Amino acid sequence: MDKLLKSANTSAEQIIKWAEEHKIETCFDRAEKLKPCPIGESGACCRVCHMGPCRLIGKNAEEEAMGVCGAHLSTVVARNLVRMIAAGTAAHSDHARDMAMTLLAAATGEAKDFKIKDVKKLYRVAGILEIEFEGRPVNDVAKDVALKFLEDFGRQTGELNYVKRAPKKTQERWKKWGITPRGIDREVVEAMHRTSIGVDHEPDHLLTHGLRTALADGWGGCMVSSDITDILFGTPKPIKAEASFGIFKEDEVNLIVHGHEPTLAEIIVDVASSADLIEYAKSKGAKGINLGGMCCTANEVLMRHGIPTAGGFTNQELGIMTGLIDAMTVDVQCIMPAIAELSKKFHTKIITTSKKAMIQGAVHVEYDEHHARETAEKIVRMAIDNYPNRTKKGSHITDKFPLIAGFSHEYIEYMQGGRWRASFRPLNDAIMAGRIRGAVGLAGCDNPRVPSTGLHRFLAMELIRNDVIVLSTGCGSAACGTAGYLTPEMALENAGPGLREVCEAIGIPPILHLGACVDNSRILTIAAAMAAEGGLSEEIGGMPAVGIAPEWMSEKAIAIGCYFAASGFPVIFGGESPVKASKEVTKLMTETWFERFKGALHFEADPEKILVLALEYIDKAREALKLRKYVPGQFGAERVLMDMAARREIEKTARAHSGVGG
Ligand code: XCC
Ligand code: SF4
Repeated sequence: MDKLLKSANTSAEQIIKWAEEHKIETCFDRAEKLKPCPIGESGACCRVCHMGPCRLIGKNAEEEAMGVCGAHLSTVVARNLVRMIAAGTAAHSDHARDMAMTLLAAATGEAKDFKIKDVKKLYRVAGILEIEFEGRPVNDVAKDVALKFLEDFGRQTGELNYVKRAPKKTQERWKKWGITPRGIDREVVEAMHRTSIGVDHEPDHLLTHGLRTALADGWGGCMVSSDITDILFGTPKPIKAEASFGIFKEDEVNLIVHGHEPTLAEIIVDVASSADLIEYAKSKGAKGINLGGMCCTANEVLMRHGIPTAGGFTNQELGIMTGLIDAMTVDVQCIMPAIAELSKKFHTKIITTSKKAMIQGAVHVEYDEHHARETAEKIVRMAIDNYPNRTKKGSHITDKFPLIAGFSHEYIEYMQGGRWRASFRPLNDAIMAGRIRGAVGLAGCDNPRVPSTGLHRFLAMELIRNDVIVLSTGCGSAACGTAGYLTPEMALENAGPGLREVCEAIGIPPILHLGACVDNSRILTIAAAMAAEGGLSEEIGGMPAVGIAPEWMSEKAIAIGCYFAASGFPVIFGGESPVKASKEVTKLMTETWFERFKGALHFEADPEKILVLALEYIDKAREALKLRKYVPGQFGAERVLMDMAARREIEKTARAHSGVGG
């Protein structure tokens, strides 16, 4: 990896160069100018009260430093981390709450633009929630499901609905250590309370509540959001799309949906293909309407409709600098406010759409679920009206890569045996035999402080070479997609021979795009299903599986890292450690968490070391499970798994299916 580059994506790099030439500033320049404060970066700055901010520094800070109130460094560091978890959990979960409200409004008929698209998924979820569904009207079931999910937010005691989806043994660990989440809002509020001045000061005690909060995110907010999105818009199945800046079209209206929420974007997808709006676009001189995405809203509509993505977080300013975006809608999360100012240098209209989020300099067109179609039409028209204002200015880039996305839990299960024998047996067997060495969830943001997307690319490639199957989400997926890594051909060319064999047999790429960041919850349920399948670990902990977020920047990533750790995954994050200032906290999050939950959260800036650590964890887990020792290059000539594919072929012809989720 070239350390001098700002982005590992060559077209991004080209646009960055163009910006430099035109003296337009980007996050890459600001990252260079604005060095992170070393005290805050390491977790040693406390600003929870106004006797401070207290900066706990010095040679023996860990033993001696104290805030005005007498708080020790380990307290301050732990508190800061717990606050990050709380914020991240709040973000995902507030998004989930809105999804639940939309489901409710759809079920009662108040939000007439939304319907239950995936009844099968609705029934599956109702089954898990123990809601009667047979013989009842779909909307009645949907209403009960929505109400049941809404209980998760305000519940005071007991436990979240989805705790029971975790393997028994995993649940037992949570009980033993007191981290079974009760209500989502309650855990977040309690985290804020405990970390305010003068409350909880014991680092382990603080972090333990941090884990409970994080679990409310993973098995609550994120999982609820993924499931409702599937119910409303369909459970993803493999779909072709494209990625990178070349998705913008010179002769069509380019409308980009950026942010995280799928609801408005779904309606925009629909509206943008309507004949009268296409006619309207033509009346303005465009050949049509080209819809694209960015960040996680992109992932949502890419997974379900094959809408192309312009990439992840660090591509948002660069996209505008192509000069080709006529309008960009933004809802919540990971939207750089810089784009509003930047857009003024071009013709691009930035449209904020959420009740919760405004940016100075942007146009606000507020979305509410009761008038979704109206709002969507207004936005598409704004984009069309802006098309004639396009100038020649901008760094026009044309390269793009094909990709396959859409790997839901349900589809991964289905592809391993078809509708009647769907299971995780083949994957478990392949891991047990050592064809697949292990699995890595490669997730999280891309970051201008490193050659952006470069760490994702490096790790994705090295992992599959080492026969490790990669499950990617969020901007990790965008990083892989804009590199051309999300195609089945990738397996042929780059995966280790064992992994390649399995991919060919089952018919999947070696890097599976599972969706948006909230869809990290799919990794949890997949791991739970693999535990239930047998032959590996009986719980999530102890699986030859690791989570990696090499370029993380968001608090949401910390929440995800912690719910992975509490669920039993060793997790490795890149960049400087936000708990570096305290050895005690670092030890708690690695050694102590590993003893208790078989999970951990490490911070390691060096990507090569991340790789080594991940493989070590995987090999150690294999050893502890007494699985066949992984030997590189051992497989490849055999075709033992081929009968799986053959079996599926036979089934396919025997019974024409409509795919999963239909
Ligand atoms: Fe945001 Fe989900 Fe990070 Fe990307 S990966 S920068 S959080 S968009 Ni979640
Ligand atoms: Fe300083 Fe204590 Fe206030 Fe934190 S809570 S800012 S350490 S006085």
